[in-house]
Amino acid sequence: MTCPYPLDMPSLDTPSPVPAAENQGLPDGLPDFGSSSYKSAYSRINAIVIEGEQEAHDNYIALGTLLPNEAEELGRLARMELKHKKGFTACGANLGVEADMPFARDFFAPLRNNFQKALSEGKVVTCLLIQAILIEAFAISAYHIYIPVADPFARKITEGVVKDEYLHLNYGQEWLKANLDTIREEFEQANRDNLPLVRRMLDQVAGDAAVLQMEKEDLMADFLTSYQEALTEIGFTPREIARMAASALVG
Ligand code: PL3
Ligand code: FE2
Ligand code: FE2
Repeated sequence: MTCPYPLDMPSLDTPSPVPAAENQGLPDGLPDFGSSSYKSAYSRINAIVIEGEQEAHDNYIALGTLLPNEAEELGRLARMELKHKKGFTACGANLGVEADMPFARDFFAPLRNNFQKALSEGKVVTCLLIQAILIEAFAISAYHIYIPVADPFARKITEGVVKDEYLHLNYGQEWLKANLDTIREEFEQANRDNLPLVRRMLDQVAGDAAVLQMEKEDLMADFLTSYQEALTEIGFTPREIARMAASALVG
């Protein structure tokens, strides 16, 4: 990926702030993976990813109880999530970072609570929207933006993971597509309830992501791309999709 900013732009009268020595990054433009600011941000982001993968596992297993005919396939997806968790745990260990798991559990609490409530009410459509569409699209965007600025070890792991996440998004898409005639109302309400939570999660992670050289606008653009592609594939019209995306602004 090429740097989107002109590197030799003449400086205007205000000198640009000089970053602390440890933030200057490496000569190849990558962040300094050993700096304390990088490791501090990574302790939270790494924990979010580890917790996200664990909860994804638990959510697919839980979905199998609502869709017994699909339990085997959902079990396969769940196993992939545990493999992802292992991979990202190794990424943290490789950098000598201890993941801040309590932070990550709080980070996911609102979405987790909504998933658990829907599960207890037998609302398959809501559960699928939360896990297989919103969380997977969030993961895909984060991993896409992370890959070019990751350390070589984590880059390799993340490249493998992102391929699986497409399978998961696709699973949700196909089920929802096959049931489009009956899901509209629940889907739209669930989207209204949960898309604003994803937006807030993006806001919360933006500061730490920036330390990893991941820009918020890029994360948001990539998320909206995956999200809109998924809704198109399910069979929603452009107008329905625009209305649903607008929930991110309203909530
Ligand atoms: C679904 O399979 C997993 C869900 C994980 C959620 C990921 C959220 C990512 C937040 C921003 C992380 C940047 C990526 C860094 C990777 C170590
Ligand atoms: Fe995953
Ligand atoms: Fe996944």
